Amino acid sequence: SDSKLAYSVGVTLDRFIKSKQDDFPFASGELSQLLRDIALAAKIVNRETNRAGLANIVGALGNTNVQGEEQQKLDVIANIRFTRALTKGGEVCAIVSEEDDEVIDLQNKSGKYVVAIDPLDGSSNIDVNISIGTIFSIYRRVTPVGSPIQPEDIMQPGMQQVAAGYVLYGSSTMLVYTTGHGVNGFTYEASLGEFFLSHPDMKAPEDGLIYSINEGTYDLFEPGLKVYIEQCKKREFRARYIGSLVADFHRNLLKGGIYIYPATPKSPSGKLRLLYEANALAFIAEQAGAKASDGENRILEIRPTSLHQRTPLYIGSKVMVGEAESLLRKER
Ligand code: AHM
Ligand code: MG
Repeated sequence: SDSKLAYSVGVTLDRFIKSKQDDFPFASGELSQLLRDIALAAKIVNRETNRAGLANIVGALGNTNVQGEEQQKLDVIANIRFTRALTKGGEVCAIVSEEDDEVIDLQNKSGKYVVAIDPLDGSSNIDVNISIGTIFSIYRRVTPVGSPIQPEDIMQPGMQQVAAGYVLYGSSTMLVYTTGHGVNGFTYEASLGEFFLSHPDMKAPEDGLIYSINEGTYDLFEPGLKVYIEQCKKREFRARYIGSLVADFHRNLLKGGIYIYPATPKSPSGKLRLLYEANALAFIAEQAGAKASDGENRILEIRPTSLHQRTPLYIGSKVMVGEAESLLRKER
C-alpha cells in the first residue's frame, strides 16, 4: 500500500514539512519551524510518558534534575516542555494552555502565531498506563506584528486555524496534523528519534460502527441523544470509550465511528474545551472528510467568548454525526 511504501522509503516529519512548505500561505518557513518545535517537545514528553511508572523510583534514586521536574505531575511537565519549546522557537507571540488560567503573552513582538494547547489530555489515565495525548491549534495573529497582542488575536473561531494537530502517546507514539491541505500521520521510531510518515493523506470512513460516549450519564442525556444511543444498540454497534479524547478520536477516525461528549443539565456545555480540544480535532476531522458539531452548529464556526469555554462535542464519521444531529433537532 501507499503508506507502507512511504514508510519504507522513510519520509521523516522534517523532510515532509519541508516538502510541504508551499502549502503555507506566506511560505516564510516560520510555520514549518513552529511545527518542528512542537514535534521536538512531543519527543521529550514521549520520553517522560514512557517513564511515568518509574517516577517514584527515579526520585528515590536521587535522579532529580535541577528544576526538580521529576517530582512534578506529568501534565505540568508537559506544559513546561511545550511552553518552553514555543517560547524558544520565536515564532509564537501568545499561548493559551489548559494548564494556565490566563493567556501567556510571550512579549515576542516578531511572533506571528498564536498557539492554543492542551499539553497532556486525559491525564487521569497516566497512572494506569493508558494512552494520553497532546492537542494543539495554531492561528495567525490578526493585529499587526510588532504591536501588543489583543483579545481578537486569541479569540478566533476554529475556521481561522492555519494548522492543528495531536500527539497520541499510545502503543506507538504518533503525531497527526493538518495545515488545511489534508491530514497526515507520523509514527515515532524511538531508536532513531524520528517521526516517519506512516499515514499519508488520512481519510475517515463516511460511516462507522463504533460509538464512544460515557454511557454512565445516560439518565442525564437529552431525549434525542437517548434515541441515538438506543439506535446504536439496536444496530449492535461497538461501544468503545477510553476516556482519553485523542485516543478515542484517533481510533474512530481510522475505523469509522462517533465520539460524543454531550451537554447535560449539570454541565450545560459539556466538559471539553473549545479553544484547545474541540477546534483542533474539528479541523482535522473536516480535513479527513469527517464532521464535528456541538449537536447543532459546526464547531469551527463557533465564536469564542472566553478562554476556557466548553462545548458539547459530536465528532466523527459524517453519516453518524449527521444522524445524531437530526435526532437531537427532532426532539428539541
Ligand atoms: P482532561 O482535559 O481533564 O484530561 O479531560 C478531558 C478528558 C478527555 O480526554 C476525555 O475524553 C474526557 O475527559 C473524559 O471525560 P469523562 O471522564 O467525563 O468521560
Ligand atoms: Mg484536556
